[in-house]
Amino acid sequence: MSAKVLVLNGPNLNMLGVREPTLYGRASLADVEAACKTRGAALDLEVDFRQSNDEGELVDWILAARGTYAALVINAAAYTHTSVAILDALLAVELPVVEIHLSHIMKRETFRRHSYVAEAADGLITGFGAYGYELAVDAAAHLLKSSAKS
Ligand code: CA2
Repeated sequence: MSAKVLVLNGPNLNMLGVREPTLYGRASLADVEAACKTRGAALDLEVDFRQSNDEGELVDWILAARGTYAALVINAAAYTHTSVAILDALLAVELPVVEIHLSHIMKRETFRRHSYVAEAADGLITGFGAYGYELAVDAAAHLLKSSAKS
């Protein structure tokens, strides 16, 4: 049976491809989901992909991941910079975590340069647009392989 990876997306990412193409690209969230599933299949990983505008729902999904998913990939969107609740859930779930952002958050406004998610993540992929999600699925596979060895 393939290991399962949960890809979570935070607020407003349902608008991807509809608004702000210069900042976030032209791919829709459905396109990104398809790319993650294709990349996952090539790595023998089953990818589930979700988006919510609700912080509490994201927390519930993170906490429920334990026992079902082998790793998490998360673009917490604006909650990246504000949510101690998401940080605490990521710490509590004790799974490998890959943080992903479409834009290069270190090159943007000062308030975007701090990430609470980063404090729980094994690594950060930022600035590669939609392609970054494929890199994030690769990184999750890498983390799973490394942990299987130890
Ligand atoms: O670059 C990223 O992936 C972000 O997580 C995107 C968030 C932003 O708050 C983070 O600082 C960086 C914003 C997501 C909003 O997505 C939209 C997409 C298209 C149109 C409007 C919003």
